[in-house]
Amino acid sequence: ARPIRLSDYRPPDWLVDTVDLDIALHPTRTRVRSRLRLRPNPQAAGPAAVVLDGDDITPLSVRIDGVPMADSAYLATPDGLTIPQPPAGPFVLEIETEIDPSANTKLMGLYRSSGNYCTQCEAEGFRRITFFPDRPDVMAVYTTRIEADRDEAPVLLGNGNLIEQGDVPGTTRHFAVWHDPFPKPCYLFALVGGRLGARTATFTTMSGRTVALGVYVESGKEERAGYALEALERSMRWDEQAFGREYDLDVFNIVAVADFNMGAMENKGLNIFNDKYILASPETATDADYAHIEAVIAHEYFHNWTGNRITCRDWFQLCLKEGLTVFRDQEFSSDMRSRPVKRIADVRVLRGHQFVEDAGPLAHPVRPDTYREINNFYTATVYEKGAEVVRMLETLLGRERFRAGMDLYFTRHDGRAATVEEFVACFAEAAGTDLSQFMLWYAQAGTPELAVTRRDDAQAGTLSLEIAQVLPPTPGQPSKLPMVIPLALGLVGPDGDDLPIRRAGHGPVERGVLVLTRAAETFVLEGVPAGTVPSLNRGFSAPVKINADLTSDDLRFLAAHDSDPFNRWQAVQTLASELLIENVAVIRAGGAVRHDGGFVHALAAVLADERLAPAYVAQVLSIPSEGDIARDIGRDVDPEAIYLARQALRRALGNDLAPTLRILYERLRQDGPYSPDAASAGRRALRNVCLDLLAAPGHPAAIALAAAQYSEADNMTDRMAALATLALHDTPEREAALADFFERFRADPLVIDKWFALQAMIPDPGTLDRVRGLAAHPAFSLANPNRVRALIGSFAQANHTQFNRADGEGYRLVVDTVLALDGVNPQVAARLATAFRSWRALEPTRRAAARAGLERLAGTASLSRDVADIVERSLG
Ligand code: BAL
Ligand code: ZN
Repeated sequence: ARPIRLSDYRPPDWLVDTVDLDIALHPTRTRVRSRLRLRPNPQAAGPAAVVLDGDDITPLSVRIDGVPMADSAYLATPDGLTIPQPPAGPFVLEIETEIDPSANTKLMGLYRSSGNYCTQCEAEGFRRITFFPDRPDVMAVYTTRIEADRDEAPVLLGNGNLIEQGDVPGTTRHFAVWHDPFPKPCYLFALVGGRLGARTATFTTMSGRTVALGVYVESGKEERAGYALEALERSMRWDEQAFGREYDLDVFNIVAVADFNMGAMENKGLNIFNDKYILASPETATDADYAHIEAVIAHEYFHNWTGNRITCRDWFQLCLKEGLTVFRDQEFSSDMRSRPVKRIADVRVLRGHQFVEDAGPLAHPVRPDTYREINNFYTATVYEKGAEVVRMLETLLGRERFRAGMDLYFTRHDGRAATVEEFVACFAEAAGTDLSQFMLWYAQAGTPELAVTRRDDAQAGTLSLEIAQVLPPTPGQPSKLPMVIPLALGLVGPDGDDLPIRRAGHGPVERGVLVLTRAAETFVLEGVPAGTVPSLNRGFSAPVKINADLTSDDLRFLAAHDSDPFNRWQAVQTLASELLIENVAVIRAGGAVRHDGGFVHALAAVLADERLAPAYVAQVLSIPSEGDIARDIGRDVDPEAIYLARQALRRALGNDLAPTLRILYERLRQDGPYSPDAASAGRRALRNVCLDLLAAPGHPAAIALAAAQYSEADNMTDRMAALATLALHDTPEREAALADFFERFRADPLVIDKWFALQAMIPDPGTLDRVRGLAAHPAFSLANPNRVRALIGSFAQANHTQFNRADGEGYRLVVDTVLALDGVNPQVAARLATAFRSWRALEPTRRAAARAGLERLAGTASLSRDVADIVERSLG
């Protein structure tokens, strides 16, 4: 397929004012009648053909202003339908198609999940339902009549408000008519029909309007929808308070489905969710599941303003809605929970996914300028780095001016399809500042690297920071320009307290943020006594890597005293990372790992600090992952040596800290019934980290402790944590607990996904056969994306030693799965193929084996466009 380029954008030739759909649901023969009011776009160049997109559909009839068209008057192709000579002015186009939702395994367009009908149209699924100009800048008002057999689909839901419903006389069928008064692009269209139960509530908006809320789930699971409904109410209130955004329809419905490519979808007034992000009960969902549900509910709800009321002009602008909405959901979760812990968790995700993406062949700018398959750009770069870019705007401008920019954006672009330039212009205007250099964050791929050199002048009482920024080359971008980087700075004085930050010749530094704009610059700070340690990039104010000339003593000092909780955590991580990288080299050279008493001491001090929240301490105790270490090493990566170095450190911590860990484990025992609130979750998180470290050395008493916790737990968080600890130890307790877990939860696919994932992540050579066996288990299915992600996705993305087996068998398993899946669901297959994105950073033997795997994919005839795109870019 030819690449699509941002520079080729031109406005649509035809606009659609209204869309009237009449959809008669049937398992294999669903009839779709669409009636479009079209008119020439005054902004377009002149008279033009009507070109509608279509995918895997054929027109049964086409009418213009009520008159049937001869077959020869239009052209139906595999990509759509063209009317070469349409009327000169506005006209009504009616098209009838028939589709087979039961045969739709791609889960794009209209399909069936557990017998229910549902849709997924973003990015380009609507064209699998009917012919349409499937591009986000064509916004129309939709009225949808849905008809179905009453028994098969008693519940019929659409976008907007319900305006009519009733029986179809003389038949077993009924119908519902939904009208959405807000113009929207077709990717936000949705319908649902099925046998569903609901949890409902009403919400009164800030201006006093009443909104009916419903969370629909498989009948019998209504109990598990309560938390999602509460999270929705919290989200609606928060958006009013934090951004002044009020909900606009009379109804807001959410439907959970079991087969879903994404996490969830923000269709106007009718969000459709992967049931993983709705269903929760203490017995079946972990604290992390609850937190994800709250965040995803918020994310989709927040799209109502950032995405729906204001949408994207074209798919290159995806970050306009996604980065901004991730930023908004991060802020929401920070307000609902602990802000520092949320920040640390978000940065872990950013580094674990986005930094890795940025460092490999799939790197792309936050706003890409070319794509072959848009579904492959729902990436960590667009989402997570996109959110960081919005966060940097707030850091640069300050909260008030940032909010003024948001207000201007909402006012100016409401009801429109906007661009990144238009978004940034609102902030430039509201703040009266020039943001042209800032636009580079959208255009240049890669993670900036800062080298920070410090010079103290004790006599003058100054500290100079020489800061050089480098942005490494990425595909298609060999050289880069310097970026604007907001670097939040702290100066931790010799007594551990923060010092004021003053630049010599400039005065106080506003909000403590140094603004870097050049390839190299020096900041001279005055009033700095000897022994002061700089705390750089506080709160992770910019998504950059920092190489600073801080000593281990400096880092231990920050770990003990930094008033910025993020950087206190970061100091411990940096100490751990430096030790681990050193030990990886030692192991590869055949030497003995270095034990670092100073590091253990730093952790012990954090453990002993009773002012710190348990959730925070749990983050400090969680040392860098194997993926983190591989990323920090960056080249000639040996996953086995990384695993061994990390295990050695975990064992050392488990041994050296055992008495403290044991005391904490007992002290944090749950009193009272389970509650998913953040404070209770934090206590469980710390207690379970203690358990895991206690068990790391493999002492039978600690294994027995984990086995007891597994059996006695009254909630999934503790049961799952114990099982995860047991999974790391090849003992009879592990196999007994795994067998028990399956028997307990065999009727619950979402819980069985945890069982699949955990086994796929066991870092033993036997895991390959285990995963092969599980892929043939009756509970596994290639047709369900959650199953594939749980078993094969976890193996490929989270089992570094076994996916990267030196014999290449891990790669073979994943390539085989990608090939088997590609004919079923190309989008999920392509996502799985991205597991190879770091192949070039591997040591030579594994690199060759991974390349051979990619080449086997590349050499396969009739790959989907989705997989072919990932493979070509990975090898490119
Ligand atoms: N728009 C796709 C799913 C999401 O990001 O909300
Ligand atoms: Zn989103």
